[in-house]
Amino acid sequence: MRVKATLSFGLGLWMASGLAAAEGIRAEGAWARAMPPTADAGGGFVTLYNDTDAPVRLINAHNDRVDHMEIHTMTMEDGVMKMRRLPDGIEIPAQGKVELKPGGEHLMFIKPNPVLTVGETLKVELEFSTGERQAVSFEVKERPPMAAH
Ligand SMILES: [Cu+2]
Repeated sequence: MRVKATLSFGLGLWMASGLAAAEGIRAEGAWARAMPPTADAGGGFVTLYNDTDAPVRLINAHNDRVDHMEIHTMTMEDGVMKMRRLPDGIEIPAQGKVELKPGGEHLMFIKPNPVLTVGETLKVELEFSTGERQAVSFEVKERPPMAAH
């Protein structure tokens, strides 16, 4: 109980600090898929909006529960969907958005310890080509949240 309370307090501080913000970039609907206990990687999804007049790339992500994070896409190869790492990251067009979602581009939590469990909130720092980082809360769920209208 004590450990849990301390974690919540730490997260509250982190959210209140507002230290990490990338100018003109907004993140919405961030979530990560709950993992079976034996899995060694989990997917993270988020919609990123670029309100600036220049394209910005998402180039990396950071979380202290994982070995490291990767940026992936899914491609069809010989009729089989495969995950492929995107070494240059993902471009968010000027005044546009990019949607990281199941079956497409996504973040990968590599070897999280412990695995991602429903109900948790993970703090992830997204790193952009501008050199800025933005802290985003990823809620762990079994399946995609309902689309917002
Ligand atoms: Cu992946």
